[in-house]
Amino acid sequence: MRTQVGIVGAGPAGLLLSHLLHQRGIESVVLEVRSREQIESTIRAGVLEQGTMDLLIEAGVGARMRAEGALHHGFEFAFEGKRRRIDLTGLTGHSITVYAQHEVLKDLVAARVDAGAQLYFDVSDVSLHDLDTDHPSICYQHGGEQHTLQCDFVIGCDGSQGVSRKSIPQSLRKDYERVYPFSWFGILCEAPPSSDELIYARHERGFALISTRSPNVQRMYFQCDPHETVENWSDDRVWAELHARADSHDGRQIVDGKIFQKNIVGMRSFVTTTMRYGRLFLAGDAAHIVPPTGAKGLNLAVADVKILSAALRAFYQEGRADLLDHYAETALKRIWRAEHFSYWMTSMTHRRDDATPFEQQLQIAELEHVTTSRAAATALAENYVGVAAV
Ligand code: RFL
Ligand code: PHB
Repeated sequence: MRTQVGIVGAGPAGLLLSHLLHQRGIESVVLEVRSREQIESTIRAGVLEQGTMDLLIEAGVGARMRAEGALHHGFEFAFEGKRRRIDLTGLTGHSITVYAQHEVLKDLVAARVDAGAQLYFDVSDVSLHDLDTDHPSICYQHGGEQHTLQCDFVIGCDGSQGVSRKSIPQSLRKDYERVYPFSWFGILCEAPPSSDELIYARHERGFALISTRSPNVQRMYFQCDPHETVENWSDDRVWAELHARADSHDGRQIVDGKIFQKNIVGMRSFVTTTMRYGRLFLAGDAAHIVPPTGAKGLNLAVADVKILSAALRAFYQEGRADLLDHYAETALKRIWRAEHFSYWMTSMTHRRDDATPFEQQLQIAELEHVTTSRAAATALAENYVGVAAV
C-alpha cells in the first residue's frame, strides 16, 4: 500500500492532521493500536483554548462542540478559605470551552469516516523504516496479516508511549524531563456543577480541581501520592478530601454525587526538541508532555498539527520544504511557553512534602499577587487562553 503521509496514532493530533491534510488535497493513512470504542471512551482532557475551537470550527468539525460545549469566561483560585476569580475574557478578550477530549475524537472520527478515510484501528506491531531516506515505510499487523505502508512522510502522533519517538536514534535526540513527586486522583460523578466556573484549589492538604463535563456530570481531581491506588479511596473518603480542600470559609461547598469513575494520572513535564528525523515528524504528546494543571496538552497537539499541515501543504502544492525545515523551531516556541506555564501553575498550587513553611508562604503570596494585580492576572490569563506572546 502507498500513501503520501503515513500517520501513526488516532488521538487528537493524528485524526485532526489527517482531516486537515484531506481538506488540502493530501492523502494520508492513519494507523491506531486501540479500537474505535476505546479511543472514543477514554476520559482525558476537557479544556479547549479559543485557538483550538477556532481551528475545529474552521475545519468543519466544531458543530457539536459549539452546541454542547460550555463557554467559560473565567475560573477561580481557591486558597486560604477564599475564592478569587480570574476574568479570562475581561483580561484577554478570549475564553475557553469545556468539551471532553473523547467528544472531540468522536467528531473527528465521524468526519474522517464520512470522507472515506483510510483509518485503521486495532493494528499491532507497528515499526518505522528508512526514515532517513525519501521513501520511508511503516510495517504493521492488521486483520491477522502483515502490511507495509510506503509513504513520503511519517508523522508520529502516537502519544508519549508510542513507537515513533523511540525510532529516532537516542544519540541524536535531545530530551528534557521533570517528574513530579505527586499524581492526580480523578473522578467522574453524577451531580450538578459545584460552580459556574472551574476551581483550582491550593490547600495545605494538597491541590484540588473542580471541573465539569455537562450539567449532570462533573470531573474533579485531587493531588495524591504517586503510589496511591484507586482501591484505597472509598467514595466517602474522596468526598471528605475534596470538601477539605475546595470548600470555602463563606459556606460555598462543592456538591457531592454518585462517583462512577476513578483514575490516577501521573504528572510529568517532557520535551524532545528533536521533533524531526529525516522524513519522520513528531506531533503532540509523542514530542512533549505537560502536567495537566495548565490544561495545555490537547491544545499543544492541535497547535503542532496546524503548523505541520501548513508545512505539508506548502511542500506538495508549492514545492517548498522550508516550512517543514522550520517545523520544530516554530512549534517549540509555543511548546516551551506552555511547558513553563504548566510547571508554574503546578508549582504554585501543589503541596510538596519537602516544602518549608517559608516556601508555603511564598505560594500563598504568589496566589495573592496573581489574583490582585491586573498585570499578573493578565499574564496568567493570556497563557491560560493560549494567546501569550511567544
Ligand atoms: P494521544 O491522545 O495520546 O493519542 C495517541 C494515540 O496513539 C496511539 N498509539 C499508537 N498507534 C499506533 N501505533 C503505536 N505504536 C501506537 N502507540 C500509541 C494511542 O493508542 C493513542 O490513541 O496523543 P495526542 O494525539 O498527541 O493528544 C494529546 C492529548 O491526548 C493530551 O495531551 C491531553 O489529553 C492532555 N490533557 C489535557 N490537555 C488539554 O489541552 N486540556 C486539558 O484539560 C487536559 N486535561 C489531559 C488532561 C491529560 C490527562 N491525562 C489522562 C494524562 C487531563 C488528564 C487527566
Ligand atoms: C478537565 O476537565 O479534565 C481538566 C480541566 C482543567 C485542567 C485539567 C483537566 O487544567
